[in-house]
Amino acid sequence: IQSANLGFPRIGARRELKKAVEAYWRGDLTAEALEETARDLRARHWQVQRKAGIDAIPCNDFSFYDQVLDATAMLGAVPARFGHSGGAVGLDTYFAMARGTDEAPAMEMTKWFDTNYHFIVPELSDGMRFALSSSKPVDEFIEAKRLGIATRPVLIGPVTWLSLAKARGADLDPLDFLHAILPVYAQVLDGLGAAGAEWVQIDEPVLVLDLSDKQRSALQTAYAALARVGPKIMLASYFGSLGDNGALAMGLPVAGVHVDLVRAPGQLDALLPLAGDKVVSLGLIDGRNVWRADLSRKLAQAKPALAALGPDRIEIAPSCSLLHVPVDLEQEEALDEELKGWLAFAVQKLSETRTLTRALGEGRAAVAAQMAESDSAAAARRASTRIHDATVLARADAITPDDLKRTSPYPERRKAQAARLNLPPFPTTTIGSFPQTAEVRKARAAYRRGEMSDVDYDAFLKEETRACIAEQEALGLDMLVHGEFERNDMVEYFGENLAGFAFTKFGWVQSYGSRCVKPPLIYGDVSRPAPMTVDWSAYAQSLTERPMKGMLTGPVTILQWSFVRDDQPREATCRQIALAIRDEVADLEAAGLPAIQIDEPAFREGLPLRHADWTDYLNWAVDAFRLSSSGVRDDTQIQTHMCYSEFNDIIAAIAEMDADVISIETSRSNMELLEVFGQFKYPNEIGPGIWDIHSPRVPPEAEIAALLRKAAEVIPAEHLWVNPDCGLKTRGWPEVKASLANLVAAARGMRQTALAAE
Ligand code: THG
Ligand code: ZN
Repeated sequence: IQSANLGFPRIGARRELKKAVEAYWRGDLTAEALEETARDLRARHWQVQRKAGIDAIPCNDFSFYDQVLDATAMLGAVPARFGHSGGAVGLDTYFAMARGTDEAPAMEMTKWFDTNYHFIVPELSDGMRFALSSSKPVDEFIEAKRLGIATRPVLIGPVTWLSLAKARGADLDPLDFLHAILPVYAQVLDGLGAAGAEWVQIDEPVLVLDLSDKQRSALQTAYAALARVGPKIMLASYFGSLGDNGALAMGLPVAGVHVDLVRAPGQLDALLPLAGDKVVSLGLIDGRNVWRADLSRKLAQAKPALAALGPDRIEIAPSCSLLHVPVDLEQEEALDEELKGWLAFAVQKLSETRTLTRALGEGRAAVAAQMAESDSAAAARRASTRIHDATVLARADAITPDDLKRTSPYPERRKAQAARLNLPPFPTTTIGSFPQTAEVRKARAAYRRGEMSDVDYDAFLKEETRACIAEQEALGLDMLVHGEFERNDMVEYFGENLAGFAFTKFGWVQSYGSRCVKPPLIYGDVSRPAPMTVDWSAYAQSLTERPMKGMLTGPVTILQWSFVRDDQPREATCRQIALAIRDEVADLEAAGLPAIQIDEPAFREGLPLRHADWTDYLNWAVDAFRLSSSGVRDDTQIQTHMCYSEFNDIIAAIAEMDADVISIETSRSNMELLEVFGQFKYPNEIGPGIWDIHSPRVPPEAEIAALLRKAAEVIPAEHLWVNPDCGLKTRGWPEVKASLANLVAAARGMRQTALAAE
């Protein structure tokens, strides 16, 4: 029996790749030095995998930015604006596509299936020509071979690549480009075969989605062509069940199929009879979460496959690439020992994969010690008293439908809030954070290292907050925020203040390009031991006569951006977080905050991959938001904010959330995203983002005013707010001041026009 891995995190245990790439962008590192760092990391990662006893070790899972962009470069699918004149796509063209240049805006970026990883969206245009434009897959294979390591190269499959692509031009269908790209894929496979690759792994995660007939036939066409070429193909599905695509996948002329048995443990029974003479790769070790595997359970899960197919036709693997988990638990020296015993990061998951393979192939006795350790870790976690909090459970059990409802319907709340807030038409506000300057970051780092005292740090933050509020008053904003200088990541901050959460020191996971996040671990029942934000918000309100917004992260987003316990349904954990946020909301109200914003930027990304599962998710997610937000009086205004907003599918659920005001990301789409709110006749107030904060550009007043007028065509003017697209923490003060001044001027212009029309 072979053990396999589908992909290893490339950032490095100490984020070496991130640091090198950013240094290269700054001009502080040469291309040669960057390549050398990359080579070192690849070598180290291959060796770690070999040492762990993995038989099928991936290559070409490395990337300087994103593996989908790598496939785009391989195909030579460079949009015309980057001025690529054919030939190999060099490093600078590659980074230009990812990040944009002064002349050419970056390609779009979006979330990779239901993960917090973002990929660069392939862009297709009429008549686009494709040609093999990168030797990366073959180069990396040879690089490993020279180190004495035979690898299994990984490619993003043609149908997934096309399904994720966007075609510029009204009636272009990306799938129509299949015949144009297949020859390039064939060339790559040919090259890999010639270099000595026996197998390649081709990732087609679209296999776990609801597929159109066209996608299904594209899969048949693609693999009929590619299976003929050279190396044997391990076709990888992950993130869900093949479901109704099972017969299709198992019927393709490939040598192996990988299935995710963590997300979809039940799918194996139906697939085994369809396997024919294929190798089936059993994705048993969780590649999406950090819990140590219960290997005895996994062994029992694998046995039917061994019985049905025999040892030569099964492989043991993680469920998906390990890209989505941190690198190495060993580094976490400060982590509580008990908790550490329950965890496994990428390196540890390789050992688990190997142990499971041997237990299955050679019998439990061959790895008795490791199996016993896994058993006792699983038993210890189940029995731990730290996981369970009877008070939290009792409270969750006692939730009634009334807890999910505001006292009065929106029209009455609107009146009460108008009387209390006394805002002008087209009120202006921001999403919450203000620039996290180098100074702010430096102070936080010094404080964390113990080089700045509590008193000094507190004084520093108070001064930042005071200055930020003075700035907002001077700009003429109507509803103010405190600026969030005391916070790091919006999820990390709350996790650090909630019971049931734990933190790592080096638990970084790539989010996009060089950017990483350090998701909190939710290991036990969640509660809020003490107020988390009240002091800062109350202090901020004390500095101004204008209404101040309390700023919170919502339960769905905290859940979505954490590593969540796997011993109870996600919705139960989400409900506990909602109760904790509800307590915070109540305390903010009691402290006199007239408005409270509960951000849910990850609400949309939590949507299940299969349509059939949407209703269930939307029901509990909406309930969690309502539970967190409904405990307030009519005259306390609840706001929410969402990013990356493709709302068409979920507009009814958004209305069900019943926030008094929602701000959304719309400026990049020129208000198109807003139309769905207009058509739906969204009943409450809306702040369409009218300044794209993802770009350093200052939008002129006229441009903002034009967007506002456009918004007013779809949304009743009395429901409109005026605000940027998102938080301002990644921007600098000069552009923030200039842009907000234009924003306020545009809002005032709208008020004048409205008055004149009366
Ligand atoms: N927090 C979390 N997940 C997220 C976002 C977030 N996912 C979606 C989106 N926002 C991703 N965006 C970013 C933006 C910036 C960074 C990470 C994800 C970032 N990270 C720092 C870096 O890599 O240099 C590390 C953080 C730090 O040093 O404080 O800048 O907001 N959870
Ligand atoms: Zn946002």
